[in-house]
Amino acid sequence: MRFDVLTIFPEIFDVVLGSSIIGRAQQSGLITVNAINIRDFSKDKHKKTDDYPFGGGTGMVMMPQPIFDAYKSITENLDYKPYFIYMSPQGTKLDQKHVERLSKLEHIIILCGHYEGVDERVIENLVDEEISIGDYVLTGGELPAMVLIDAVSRAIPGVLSNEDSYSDETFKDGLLEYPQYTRPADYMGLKVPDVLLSGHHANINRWRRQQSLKRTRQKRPDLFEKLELSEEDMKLLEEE
Ligand code: 4GX
Repeated sequence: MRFDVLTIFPEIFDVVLGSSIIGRAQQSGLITVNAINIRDFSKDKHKKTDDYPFGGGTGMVMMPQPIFDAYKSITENLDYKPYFIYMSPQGTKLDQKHVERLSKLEHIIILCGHYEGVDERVIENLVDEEISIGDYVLTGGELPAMVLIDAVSRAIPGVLSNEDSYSDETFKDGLLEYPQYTRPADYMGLKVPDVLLSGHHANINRWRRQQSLKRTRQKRPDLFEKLELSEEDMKLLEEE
């Protein structure tokens, strides 16, 4: 998977995406993240990338020309059209299903907007999809782009090691993850549930399923409502 990010702050991608799992995935060649400075494509003598809005009003708007030219620099030698995403609070809210769909693509371009957003002609002519990471307003699209890249990358086979494995975790089957414990079994009198120390794998799996169901009902009633529960699940929920 190749990500090209169009941004006026390319350097902030280096540290975040160069570290840990995403850094390793880049080193192994499973993903490539390339941050492209929109400013490099400005034809203005001060390298400006934004201008006042037609019709008046507060704030600035990102100009179309540097963005169109940056896009052209990526696509001019390609025989396919990469998928173009604009990070915006006006987009569809990102969820894990959406992340999995995006993880099957080969090449994604992500545009990070600032100020009051980008000239509408960019959205109408280049953008395939607007995506939001949540209903709040940030100062720019860079953090949302990093959130998207992180979530999509870890859904690509091979990016997570067996230890970090992608299965059996929060949002698989629409359930929250069961509680996790590590050593010591007794921390200053705070004990790990006996069943986890029993070595009885059928009981452990049963307990974990029960915890996932109960905690989803408790913490995320919105997710719980959407579940299709089996007879067995219903029984687990009725216990104690
Ligand atoms: N999920 N931002 C986009 C510029 C902007 C302003 C108005 C369109 C209309 C965000 C989010 C987000 C900040 C990125 C404003 N674009 N992006 N930027 N929440 O808050 O994705």
